[in-house]
Amino acid sequence: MPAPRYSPRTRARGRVAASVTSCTNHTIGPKCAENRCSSGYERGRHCFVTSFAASIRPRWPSVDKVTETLHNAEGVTVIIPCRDEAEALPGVLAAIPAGFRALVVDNGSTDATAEVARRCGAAVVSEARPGYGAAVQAGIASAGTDLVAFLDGDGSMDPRELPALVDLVRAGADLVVGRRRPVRRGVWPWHARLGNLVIAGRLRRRYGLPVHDIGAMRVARRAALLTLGPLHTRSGYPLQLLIGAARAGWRVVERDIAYRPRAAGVSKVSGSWLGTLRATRDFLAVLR
Ligand SMILES: Nc1nc2c(ncn2[C@@H]2O[C@H](COP(=O)(O)OP(=O)(O)OP(=O)(O)O)[C@@H](O)[C@H]2O)c(=O)[nH]1
Ligand SMILES: [Mg+2]
Repeated sequence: MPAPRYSPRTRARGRVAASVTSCTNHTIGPKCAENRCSSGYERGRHCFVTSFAASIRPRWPSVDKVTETLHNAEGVTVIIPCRDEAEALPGVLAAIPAGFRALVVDNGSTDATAEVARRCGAAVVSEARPGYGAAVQAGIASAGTDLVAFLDGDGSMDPRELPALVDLVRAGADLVVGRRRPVRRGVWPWHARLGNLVIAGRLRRRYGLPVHDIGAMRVARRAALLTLGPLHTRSGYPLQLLIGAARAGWRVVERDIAYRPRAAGVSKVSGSWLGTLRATRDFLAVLR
């Protein structure tokens, strides 16, 4: 059988993978109940990967950024913005797939969110600025992996669906967004669903994005997200991200995910009228 032919880019990737596999200078952090690494990945990749950085990702903005983000190129950081999710978090963190690193971003929790997250093996970042978008962007700034995923901390989404979304990014998508499919009636308040439908329709018509949900579970490359600059610090973040992605010409892909009722705790956004009004204000500000 003839030997397979690979492009220079594929060969470079293969050499990176080989180097990582043979690296023995690694540190694995404390493990949680599911026997997964919680505090880091192998060390010793940085120098090798650096030398290939520019050639592997020529569309990235600068070699410095590439160097900074590729030292844990194999793993995926799951960024979980949380405000008062101490009750729901253990279930979410227990379902994080092997090879994924949970990073809980806490801002303004008055319960034991940070403590519970640490106890379950997640890394924790505190963000002083309030808001969902501020938390997400603090997570992106702190992540040490090339790929980053996002997930709510209320148990409404299943982290075991993340690998399928990651595969789509690895296959060439720039941003993969989970389209929430409620597991039963009543999971998604009608006003939130309607608002989401209207906004998604606008994103399709005005920006040509193939989406039906602004999404809360998503996967992208960290370096690419950084090129979009600072985005909305509150509920406008997911919408502004999609608009930024469209303007930048990203390949955006949508994939169905199950949407369940929050496992425990109190809704901060669509489950409360105040949260809904604030979210509507933020969406309108972004769409203006
Ligand atoms: N760090 C941080 N996280 C937030 C903030 N507001 C909301 N979140 C998190 O964002 C996610 C979505 O908020 P939810 O309260 O679940 O809002 P929702 O999904 O519209 O409403 P329900 O699922 O019906 O309760 C959850 O993980 C929240 O903890 C915030 O100000 N800071
Ligand atoms: Mg929720």
